[in-house]
Amino acid sequence: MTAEQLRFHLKLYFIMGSTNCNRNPLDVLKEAIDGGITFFQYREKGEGALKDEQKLNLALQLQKLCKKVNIPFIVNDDIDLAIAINADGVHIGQEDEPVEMVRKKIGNMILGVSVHNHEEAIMAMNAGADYFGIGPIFPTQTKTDAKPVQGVSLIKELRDKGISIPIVGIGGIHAENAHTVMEAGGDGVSVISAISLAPSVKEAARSIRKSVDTNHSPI
Ligand code: TZP
Ligand code: MG
Repeated sequence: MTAEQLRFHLKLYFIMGSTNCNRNPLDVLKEAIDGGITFFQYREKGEGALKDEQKLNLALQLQKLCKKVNIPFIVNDDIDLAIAINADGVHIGQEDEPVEMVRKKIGNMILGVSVHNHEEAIMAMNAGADYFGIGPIFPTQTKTDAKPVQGVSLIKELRDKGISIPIVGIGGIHAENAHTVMEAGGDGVSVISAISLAPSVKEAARSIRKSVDTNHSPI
């Protein structure tokens, strides 16, 4: 996938694991797909997270749903799982294995990296990141160990410095505030709870998608 194709796919990046849902994750993902998500990350984390075979089984079932509709399937943190099931990519943070090592392990798979400042961004880019996740943009209840809220300042800074790598904002994003990420130069938004816990998953996804489609990145 080229950077431009990736940029398009990152518009509405839904992230979810079993702990982010209060009903069957497969139903949640199906409805999110119907609502117009463009990218998916399996992030099995937190209290009560599935392990081993159960984690693998859910990953395979979610991956199957994504495959049917050509939505890239990304695995959070678990590089071995991503390789074992031939996922489309992995997403790692600064606490995970170094970007360069992960790049070596996964070959051409998509590699997303969470970055929180200019220095981390440059290092990740040089080590082979394909896109950045930047946040938390707004306060979030979903990640208990999230870094301080930073708004869209880093997205703006990187764009002002001429860095054109695909970027998604993450943290507390919903239909009413998604436009701020796009206006700052983001290519899309990553969303967990505003979709996974919405009374109507499909409608929530649809309204966020509408917002990102009508608020294009200036680059
Ligand atoms: N990284 C920074 S904030 C966050 C992650 C994984 C959680 C985002 O979840 P939500 O529910 O969309 O605020
Ligand atoms: Mg991580």
